[in-house]
Order: sequence, then C-alpha cells, then structure tokens
Amino acid sequence: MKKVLTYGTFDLLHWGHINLLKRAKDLGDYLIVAISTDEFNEIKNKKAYHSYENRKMILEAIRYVDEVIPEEHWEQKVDDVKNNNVDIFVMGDDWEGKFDFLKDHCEVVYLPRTAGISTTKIKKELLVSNG
Ligand code: C2G
Repeated sequence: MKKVLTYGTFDLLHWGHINLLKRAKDLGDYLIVAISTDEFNEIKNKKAYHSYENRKMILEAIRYVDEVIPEEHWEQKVDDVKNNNVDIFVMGDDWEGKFDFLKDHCEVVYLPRTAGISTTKIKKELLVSNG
C-alpha cells in the first residue's frame, strides 16, 4: 500500500484544496493530511477562520482523505514520514524545494497550485462585497 502525506491549514476549504488532495491521493492508495493546529497557525502567522477541530472534521469528510493528524511544528515532518511509513510527500509548488530534505526518507512531489483561488482571495472579496 502506497502512503501519501501532505500538510496544510485548509481553512475555508475550496476547490484549489480539493484539486491538491485529489492529485495527492491519485499518487498512492492512502492519503494522510497533517492539518495545522491553531497554535501552529500562529507560528505560520496565519489566522484560520475555522478552528482546528472543525477544519479536521471537514477534511475527514473528503473522499480523498484517509487520515488526519495534527501539524504542531515545522520539525515534525521527518518523524511523521518515518512513523507513518510514508512513501510520497506532496505539497503545492508554492513550497517548491522547501522540503527537499525529506528526499532522504521518501519521494517528494510538488504539484502545481490551482490558479485563481485562495483562502486570502475569498476573504478579501467577501470584505469588499460586504463593505
Ligand atoms: N493549494 C493549491 N492551490 C491553491 C491553494 C492551495 O494547490 N489555490 C495547496 C497548497 O499549495 C498546499 C495545500 O493546498 O499544498 C494547503 O494550502 P494551505 O492550507 O494554504 O497550506 P499552507 O498554509 O501553505 O501550509 O508545513 C506546511 C504548511 O503547513 C503548509
């Protein structure tokens, strides 16, 4: 069984996220998503609209996602890959090259981001349209 692992905040879930999760799952048989905790989002300078628990529940409802684990700090990826017997690490290519150190432990794949959508864009456009 080929296991795939990816990380993210996945706030205000949108079709760009789904495109990523679908392509990640298509690379193997089992997809684990490490979702950023609210505390880790502070370290990433991100303020998610939905809480960790609710973002986790939403991700677990997606057909492409087999397991959701917490992402609590930058340094956990090697352990996550080892402890979960991960074969392929996947991220959107806005992270191109940033996780190449994982190549010692698994395959590393950066997938093209989906253009035209982002959580930031959604927030901005809602702000403008609702004045
Ligand atoms: N993504 C995408 N296309 C978009 C938006 C997002 O392919 N239009 C991808 C991102 O590249 C990422 C995943 O969807 O692989 C989740 O996006 P975010 O929730 O913004 O993740 P991020 O905050 O970049 O967290 O340790 C890694 C970090 O936790 C990544």
